[in-house]
Amino acid sequence: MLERTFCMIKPDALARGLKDQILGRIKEDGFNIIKEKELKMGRTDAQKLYAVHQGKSFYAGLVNFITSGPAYLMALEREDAVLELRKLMGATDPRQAAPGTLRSDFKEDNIFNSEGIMKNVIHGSDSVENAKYEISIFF
Ligand code: IDP
Ligand code: MG
Repeated sequence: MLERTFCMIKPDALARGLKDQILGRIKEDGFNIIKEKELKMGRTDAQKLYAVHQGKSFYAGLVNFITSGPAYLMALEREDAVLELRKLMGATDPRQAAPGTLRSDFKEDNIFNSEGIMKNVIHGSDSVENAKYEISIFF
C-alpha cells in the first residue's frame, strides 16, 4: 500500500557530512520526499518523538544526543514505506546490521557517544500509526 513514514538523518550523520549520500540511497530505493527540513530539535519535540523510551536507562542521553545538533527530517512516501525504510536502515545496533543497510554501511568504529548512546545515522518510524504521529510533531 502507498504509505508515508517519518525519517530523520540523525545529528551524528549530518555532522559527518553524510546527508547527500544517505538522501541518494533513500531516493534510489524508491522513496519520494514529501516534506523535508533541517532542524536542531528542541527538547520538547525530542521527548515527544522518544516518549516510548521514557524510563529506560538511555532515555536522557538519547534526548541530549538528538538535540545536540541539526538533524534532517522528512516525510517519505512509497509502497510499504514503513517496512521498506526499516529494511533500508538495518538493525538498531550497527554491529548487527546487515551489509548493504545504511546503519551498516555508515557505521563508525566507535558506535557509542560519550553518554553511551548508539550512533546509527538514521531514524525511521516502526509502525504506520507511529509514522502519522511522528510526522505530525514536525510538519
Ligand atoms: P530504532 O531506532 O531502531 O527504532 P529504538 O529501540 O527505538 O531503535 O531506539 C531509539 C534509539 O535509541 C536508537 O536508534 C539508538 O540511537 C538508541 N538506543 C537504542 N537502544 C540503545 C541502547 O541499548 N543503548 C544506547 N542507545 C540505544
Ligand atoms: Mg524506534
